[in-house]
Amino acid sequence: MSKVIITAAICGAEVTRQQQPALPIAARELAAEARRAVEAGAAIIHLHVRRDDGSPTQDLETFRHAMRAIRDVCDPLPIIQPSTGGAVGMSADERLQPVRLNPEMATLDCGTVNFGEEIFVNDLPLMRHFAREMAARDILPELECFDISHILSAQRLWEEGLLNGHKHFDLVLGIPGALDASAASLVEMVRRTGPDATWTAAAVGRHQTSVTLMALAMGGHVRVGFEDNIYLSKGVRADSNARFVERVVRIARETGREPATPDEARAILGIAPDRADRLSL
Ligand code: KMH
Ligand code: ZN
Repeated sequence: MSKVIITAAICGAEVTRQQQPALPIAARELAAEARRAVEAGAAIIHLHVRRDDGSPTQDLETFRHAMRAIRDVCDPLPIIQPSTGGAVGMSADERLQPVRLNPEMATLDCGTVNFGEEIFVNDLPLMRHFAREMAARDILPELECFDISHILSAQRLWEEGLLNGHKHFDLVLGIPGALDASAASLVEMVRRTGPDATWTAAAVGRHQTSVTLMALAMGGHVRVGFEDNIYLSKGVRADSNARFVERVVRIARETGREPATPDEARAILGIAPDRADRLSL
């Protein structure tokens, strides 16, 4: 069976310290959480950053500090994947800042969507702009899709020549107002990604574990972490993102799949082995 790439989304933009006391905020806290997640089997760290007061920011220097701190403590070095989604309401320029650090990967959100009570805006001009900025720096976009129509928009960018290299999707299920976390939704999303793509599945809250099971059985990759879910079971908060990674590893092994190391993940995703040497930290 194929290796499974585990992404740890260790912080996110929405979860608060009140909701999750173990939420990492400072660079050294993000680095410690990244290290625990990598030691548990994560190959990719999906990264958001916060101001000291916990509010979300896409500030370049805050990302630089966090990515440096992660690089300094993690061995092996995971793929550090900054968000360009940021938080609802941020401008495109604000969101795009971390690509200037030349990460190996970054997220590219593929469509506007209801996001709880709010609207997360990703129109086609914004998507094209982000895709061009990433292509110019040889950054692999993770195509974040919260709905089936987002996959079609990503394919459209492909046809327009704005995406090159490997096609990798993150299929996010269960956002209130967006696509539900059902098996039927995941199967249809995966069908739409096409045979030449790889995909990761993520799901919000209590759906995280059932979607992990489905993704593993379907040969996909898995994302877990505080960005999407803070509870290990009903009412029981995880004391670290690593607990979720450990659970994926346990289930994966039961299905005959081993976690991919960061270098194995790079090979699966078509990222050059020495690409991390070009991080601008
Ligand atoms: N915080 C969400 C509004 C991404 O990282 O690219 C968007 C998000 C997606 O988290
Ligand atoms: Zn994110």
